[in-house]
Formats: sequence, structure tokens, C-alpha cells
Amino acid sequence: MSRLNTASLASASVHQRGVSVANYDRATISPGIVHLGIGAFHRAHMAAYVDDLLALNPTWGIIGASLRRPDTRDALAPQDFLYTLAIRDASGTHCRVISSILDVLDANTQRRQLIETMASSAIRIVSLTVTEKGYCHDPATGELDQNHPDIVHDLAHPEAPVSAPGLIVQALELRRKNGLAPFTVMSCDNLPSNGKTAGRIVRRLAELRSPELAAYVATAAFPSTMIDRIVPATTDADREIVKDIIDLEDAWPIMTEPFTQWVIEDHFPLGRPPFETVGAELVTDVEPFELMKLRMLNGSHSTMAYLGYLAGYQYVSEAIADPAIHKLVNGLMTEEAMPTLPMSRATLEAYRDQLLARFANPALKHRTWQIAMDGSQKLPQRLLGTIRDRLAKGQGIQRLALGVAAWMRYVTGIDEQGNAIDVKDPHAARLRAIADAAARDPEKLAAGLLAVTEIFGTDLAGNSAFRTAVTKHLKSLLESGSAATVAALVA
Ligand code: CS2
Repeated sequence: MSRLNTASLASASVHQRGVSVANYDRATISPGIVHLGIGAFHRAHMAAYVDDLLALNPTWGIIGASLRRPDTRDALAPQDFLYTLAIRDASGTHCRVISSILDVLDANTQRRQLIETMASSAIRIVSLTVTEKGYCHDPATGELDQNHPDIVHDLAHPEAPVSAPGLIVQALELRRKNGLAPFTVMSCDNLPSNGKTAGRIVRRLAELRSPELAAYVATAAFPSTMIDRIVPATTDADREIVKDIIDLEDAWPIMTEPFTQWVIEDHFPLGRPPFETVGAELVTDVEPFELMKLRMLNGSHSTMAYLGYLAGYQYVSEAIADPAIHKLVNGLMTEEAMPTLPMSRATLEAYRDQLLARFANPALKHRTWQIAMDGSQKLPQRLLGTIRDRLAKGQGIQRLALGVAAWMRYVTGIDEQGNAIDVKDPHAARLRAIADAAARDPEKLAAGLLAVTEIFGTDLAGNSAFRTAVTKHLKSLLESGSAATVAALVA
């Protein structure tokens, strides 16, 4: 069978097979965006919106970059960077070939080319999905972590940066020297006020380099965005599903759900594509949308990931099908998260109902283990902010505290059957050492983990209502397990 690429696509029977393809001539497309972190999330979301846009304006093609591994480039280069987006739910699978990515650069081996591309005048937007940990910040405060090994490296070797902030600052330095205006930096990661956070980090790094660079970077725009689409990691079984539909070999298709949402702060001094014509919402303040998404979708996701994994559920759809977990997640959103959010009750209720249906999508094989990753970077904006707001008003936090306790139980690295858990987290070793020292004593384990100030700040460890709730849940998780603990809480 032929490999997906420009030639095979032109001659293949994809149209008869119901596969959607771009309605523009790819040869006319030029790059306007560099995207750092060309992973599944970007390829299911922004790249699809841009694919719709290119028919209207051909100057906004995407040059992708991967910062850690060359695997995306290796998979997509033989395909002329074409790939399939498979949109799935209980009713079936719709495939669409995405053509908006013109090239993928591997930051490790093509660093110079990447920085020069970012610095070229055609590039007006540098967007990012580098995950929470890619910002090299302290998740509790949102400030640049100046002791982060990648930041230490990038300050010592400014022309050969390895971090996303380091690449952005070096490309901006080149633009400054070349007399060009700064590009707009658009964060698409699940961080609170992601634009403000990215701006704070990039400006700080520039300050550490030189006053001239700092002054220039201070003029760059960092719009915030809220992006939403659930994208499980691609498996070999997914490759087979896609092959059967498109009748071509695609080394790295992306699987996703029908739902997609993008809310963008309209602040692009060098111009932007007409995102509003392809379904994005352009607003002056993204924060209410971000808060809603982080606290309801992502807060529920992380809670289900830890409790579900411990209870033996491999996928989110299995976890949410458990009536006790469903009740817990519904309660977490309705009773604990929604009252902290600025949106109208009707909007929040509709969003919640839609989320419960999205989580249940049986065609999305979204692993609890995947979402459980990097908890140290995720808990602050997903659960702890809501907890802080509620504690300040003397309100209950039982369900949220159970989510935090489940994370604590998870990072011990041993599941309920005594098997090892492959805990992926930048702080995994440190968290494991704390857990080992606590030797399954809930008081010690909770106290040890609450003392990690990068996650909990300095306030939460000292809050007795929070500590008591977390410790009580942790004791139950250790003694009775996840299923019994959830059942008791929702009873
Ligand atoms: C998930 C998110 O992996 C995770 O932590 O919670 O990636 C989630 O699927 C997206 O934010 C949905 O928009």
C-alpha cells in the first residue's frame, strides 16, 4: 500500500471514501506561523483551523518544530508533512487529511535553521504547545524557574537554546538586530492566563540577558488563548483504523473527538489570520473561558485519571461509565468548581453536560495514564486554584481534596495490586522519595507532599481544613482503595 503524500493523495480514491482534503493548492502556500511543540494536540486543533484558513489566505502556513524528539519529523517528512485527522465518536470515524504544516524542524539538529526561520520577516506568529513543563516555570507562582537546568543552559549558551523560552528569546534577539518588529507569541497550553504566563517568563529570560533585549521583548504581544479538544495519544490500532479508511499508509495519524473550541485574545500587532472565519472566538478577555476549562474539564480529567487508574480503569470512557465516578465528577463540577467561575450558570451547566458526554465518548481511547502525567505541573491550575477560592470563603472542598489525595496515592508509584506505576513527572524521583520515606503513613505522606512548595505554594500546606481533608482521603485510599473511597464519598 502507498504511503500518504502529495502524489499518492492526488491519485488515491480518498474522495470516494468520504475523506476530506484541503481545497487549496498547497504549492501556493507560504509560511506565516512557527509552531513550537508539534505534538498531537496542535495537529488536532490549531493545524486544523489553519487548514481551513489557507483557502482564504495562503500566507499563514505552519512550520512546526519539535523540541525534544525528531519522531514527528521522521514520520511526516516522507509524507510531505500531510497527515490524517480521524474524528471519532459512537456514530463512526470521519477522516480528514491536513495540509497546513509545510515543514517540521527538529530543534536539536536544526536549531540554527529554526531560530532563523522564527526571525524571518514572513513569520508573524510563534505559537506553542510545549505542555506545562515546557515553560520552565514554578507552577505555583507562574514565574520563570531560574534554576531550571534548561534555563541555566540557555543563559550560558544563548545562541544554542534548548528550552522554548530560550528559543523565543534568541529568535527575538535576532529580529531586534535585524530591525524587525517582534513576532506575536501565542501560547496554546493549558496554563492559567497562558499568554500572561508566557509573557512573564519570556520577558524575565530576556531581562537576564541584556537591557536592550529586555526593552525590545517588552514590546512583544502575548495573547492568551483557550483551546479545547481531547486528543489521545495515537496507537498502532489507530494506524490500522486510519489505513482501512483512507487506503494509504499514514505513519502518524491523529485521533480526536468532534468537539473543538478556540477562544483567542485579539492582540496581534503584526496581524493575524481571520481566525473568526473558521470557528474561533476572538475576545478581549480569555480568562473566564480558561478558568472554566481548566477547572471543569481539566480538573475532572486529572481527578478521573488518578482515581480511575487506581481503580483499574485504563480509559476515561470506562472511568466515567462507573456510576460512582460519574457522580463524583458531576458533583466536583457542579458543587465545587462552578460556583467559583464568572460565567453564567446556564453556560456552565451546558458546558458541564457536554463534558460528561465528551468524557463518555467510547471511540476515544484516552488513557487515564496519559492524563496522569506531569501532575506536579497540572494540579495548581486544575484543582488548587479552585480549592484556594473555596477555602477563602469557608466553602467545602471534599471532592477536590479527593482528587489531590488520589494524585498523592498515585505518585507513590505502587498500584492497589502492588504493581509498579510508571509515574511520568519532572519531579517523579523527588515525589517517590517522599513517598518511600512516608512508608504508607497517610499523615507523613500528605505532609511530605504538601511541603513541595512548587506545587502547593506556602499557604496550602498550613491550611488545616485542606490538610485534614486530603489526609483523610489519603488514609482511605491507602486502606480501602479508590473504588471504595469514591463510593463512600458519593453515598
Ligand atoms: C488532558 C488534556 O492530558 C491532559 O492532561 O486533561 O490534554 C485535555 O484532554 C485537553 O486539555 C482537552 O482540551
